[in-house]
Amino acid sequence: MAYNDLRDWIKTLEKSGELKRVREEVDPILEITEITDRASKSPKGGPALLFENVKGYPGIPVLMNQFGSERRMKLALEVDSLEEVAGRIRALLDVKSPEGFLEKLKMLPMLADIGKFFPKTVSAKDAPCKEAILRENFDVLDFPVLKCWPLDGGRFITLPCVVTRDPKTGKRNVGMYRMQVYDGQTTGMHWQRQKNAAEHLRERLRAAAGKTASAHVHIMAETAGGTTNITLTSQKEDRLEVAVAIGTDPATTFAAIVPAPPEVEEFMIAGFLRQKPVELVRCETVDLEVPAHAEIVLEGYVKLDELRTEGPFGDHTGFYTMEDEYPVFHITCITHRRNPIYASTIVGKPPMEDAWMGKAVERIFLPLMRLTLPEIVDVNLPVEAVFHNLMIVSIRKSYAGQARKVMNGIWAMGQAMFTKCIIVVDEDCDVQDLREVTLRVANNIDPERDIQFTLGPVDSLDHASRLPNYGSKMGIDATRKWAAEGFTRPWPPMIEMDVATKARVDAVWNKLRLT
Ligand SMILES: Cc1cc2nc3c(=O)[nH]c(=O)nc-3n(C[C@H](O)[C@H](O)[C@H](O)COP(=O)(O)O)c2cc1C
Ligand SMILES: [Mn+2]
Repeated sequence: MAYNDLRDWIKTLEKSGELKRVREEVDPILEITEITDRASKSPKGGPALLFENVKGYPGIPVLMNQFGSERRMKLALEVDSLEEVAGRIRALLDVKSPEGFLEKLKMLPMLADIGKFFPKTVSAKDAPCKEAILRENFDVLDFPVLKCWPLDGGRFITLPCVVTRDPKTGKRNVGMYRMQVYDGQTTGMHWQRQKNAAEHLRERLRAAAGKTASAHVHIMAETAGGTTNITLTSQKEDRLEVAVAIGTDPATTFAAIVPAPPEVEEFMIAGFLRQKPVELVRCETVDLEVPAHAEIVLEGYVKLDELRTEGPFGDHTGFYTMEDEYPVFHITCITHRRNPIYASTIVGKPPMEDAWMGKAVERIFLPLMRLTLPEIVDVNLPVEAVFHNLMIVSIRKSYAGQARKVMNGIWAMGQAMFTKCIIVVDEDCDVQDLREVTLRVANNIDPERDIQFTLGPVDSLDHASRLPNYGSKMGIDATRKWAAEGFTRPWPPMIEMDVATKARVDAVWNKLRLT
């Protein structure tokens, strides 16, 4: 049964022995990070942590590391294996046009399932997130927002589900973008320029500036979402409304991070994952809806003509991302549940909680990658390469140049555009076995011939690229080379013992007592 809310989820975590309560007083400034970091470094991820005695915040517990193990990721998505989610996606994609009445009839359960994806709007009285409504005298620092690392530019809300509406299509987007607290009513809004909410803001700017000064849109596009030298009177219509839900049921929180195509509303993804509609409620001061069971909701807007320095922030690369200019979120109203629970996460040197979320995304997205690149057998984004820096792909190679085609396909696919290095191996190489991958790559390449460079957008967190957000990527074709690719030398077989000898040795192995 789908989790109603964060509390329901916490109960399950506790029942499953996955949650530890911390009753010792801890400071939200750095201390919660140090404890969570140490707990997450255990090989299987360490427990979820509920800090019940947070210095300066009596009565507001902080939940950390809720997704921080494979077991919890599966519990969150209510599956025994992440492949199950992939299987459900495959089943959806596999639909053939039904022939005849019986086949149509067989499809009815699936259609009923699809009905569960759509969110449902409930009234405010059925929405726990409205138990307290603060239209004035609110302060976001009334919640235990963490300062994560020593050189961070301030305190950051790290697990927010940020809701915006596409000004053109009216579709909603939910993305997780960190928010640096500037003061009680103002935060940063760190949506990177390639993310959906940044495009919503650009759409608003195009609408506001487009008629007279298209140059402004250019300037805007150069920045993360605002612009420094256009003067737009910030009328209400010159804003992008934003709502932020903190502490939602796990499927909704997870949906905010998945790299879904822009056309797909994350509330539908959450509905698909939990197999029950997400309940939404209208906001008080903006024309948006938020999960009705959220612990805390911040409503407000981002001005079209405002940027502010954001960062530094100790990031999931293991390095700090340095200051940059990002839009500013002005809070117009805060609503919350009685006795709210504050949900957060930290990022830093891997492995951290986001490693487990990333691995779940890797499994779930494989069938979707195969839609465009059906030759892909498996993928591995090693945690240590912080996902976007390295993708290892195995392919069933059927024609010359196919490894390069796959690289280019990946660089063209949504957020996979950020992949700095792609390694392509043949289908008989297990990409999850990094020793095997290393052996193949080191043996199979003629570096000058098999390494390909290209230029394009890179992740905003990349500190090594020649320019912020723009740089090179590398693909390594470690597949066996074919004559059709100009390789006419014989390619040696890999060493393997014959089956009969193996069987004979199996039969006597234990007697030999060699291990
Ligand atoms: C803990 C965590 C923090 C994140 N912080 C940011 C962030 O500050 N800015 C950003 O652009 N993406 C961030 N991301 C990645 C986005 O959530 C992810 O790219 C998501 O797909 C964006 O949604 P969108 O495609 O609807 O824009 C974060 C992800 C996680 C798991
Ligand atoms: Mn999206």
